[in-house]
Amino acid sequence: MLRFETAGESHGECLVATLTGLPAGVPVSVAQIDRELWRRQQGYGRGGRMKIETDRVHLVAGVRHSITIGSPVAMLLANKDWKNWTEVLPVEAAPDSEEKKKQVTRPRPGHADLAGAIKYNFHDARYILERASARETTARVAVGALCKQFLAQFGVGILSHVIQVGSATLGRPAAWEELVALRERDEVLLGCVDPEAEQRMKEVVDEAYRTGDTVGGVFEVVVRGAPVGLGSHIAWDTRLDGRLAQAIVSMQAVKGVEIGFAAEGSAHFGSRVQDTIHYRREERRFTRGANRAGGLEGGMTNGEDILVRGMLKPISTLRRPLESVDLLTREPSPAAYERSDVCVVPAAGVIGEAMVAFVLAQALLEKFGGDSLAETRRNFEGYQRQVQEF
Ligand code: EPS
Repeated sequence: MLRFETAGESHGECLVATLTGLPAGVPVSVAQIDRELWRRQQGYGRGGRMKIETDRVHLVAGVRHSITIGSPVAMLLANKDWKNWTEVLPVEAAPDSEEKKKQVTRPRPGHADLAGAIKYNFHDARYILERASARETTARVAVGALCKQFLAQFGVGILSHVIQVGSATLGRPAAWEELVALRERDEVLLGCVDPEAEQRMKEVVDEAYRTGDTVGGVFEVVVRGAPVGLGSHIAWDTRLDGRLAQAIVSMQAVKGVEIGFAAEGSAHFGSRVQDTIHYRREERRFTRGANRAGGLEGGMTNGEDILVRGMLKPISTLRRPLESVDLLTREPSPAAYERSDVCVVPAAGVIGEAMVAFVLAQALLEKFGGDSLAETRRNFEGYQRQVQEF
């Protein structure tokens, strides 16, 4: 079973990620991992922290001579900001620690601060926010970049784009080629394929900047080339749509997920929603009249593009803070503020790609197994022949 874990606090020394279960022989490009890390750092609306960090992966195990060797892959991702926090967050107790200076006793509405402080029994939300922080997604993106490289061996590609920022929407479908072009851009504004819509999105972010507010939005992940039959209808926890939904909603600030055109479909009669089935004799393959199901039926991939959207609430750290209560005095007090992002929807798209890549790599390995890439490929190709002959 492919699995990953991450560790690390936002202002600790580094983030750590391990990915266990990738077969041996998968080619690994460190440059490609770093490119994904770079993409996650971009976007209009990012705060001061991204000016400090330059995320690069430090691969310490599981890869030799640029291929996986079957053992767990371990990656370190340094926090450059750590040098400013060594006195505040030392690993060992230090009598002259400056810990008190950075205490967070005024929990931010919407953040993990209050529930976490109560649950873990700290009257300082610092230890909660350090781990709840979306800094952790750096590690997820590194893991996802490895999964993407594995999936590419089977012709599976994963891209994303932003379809909404606040009230500004793209309002039209995006072609795969537009998403490819977006990924290649060296300057990222809001990750939208349409310059006019992106400009409207920028204006929403500017308004949030002006008013000391924050803004959320919606990203869409698109998967092309997934084989028919990943996931299964046979049990609640083998259904791939459920597993993708869990992966997306586990992301910081994501409050909702949509597969295909779920919201629109729920408002129409079935005759307008289901994707009709057709057959092309000369190509010996089934086709669909549309892809409103988003590539998943019965919890299985159906060979169409997989479409997964994540809905982000606005970031919970506001420059013009909301009402809160001080954990020590219990007096009303505005929520804590140091610095923060104003909009992170483009970054969330990149993280969404990583989460989808992990879930698909896991499902592909469940179906085809293999301790080496050659073995996985043999099994994959045998199944593809079976599908063609069906
Ligand atoms: C975050 C707060 C900010 C963000 C951070 C998530 O960090 P800081 O408190 O250091 O300014 O920049 O996101 C990242 C560091 C990142 O790499 O995405 C939070 O409270 O969740």
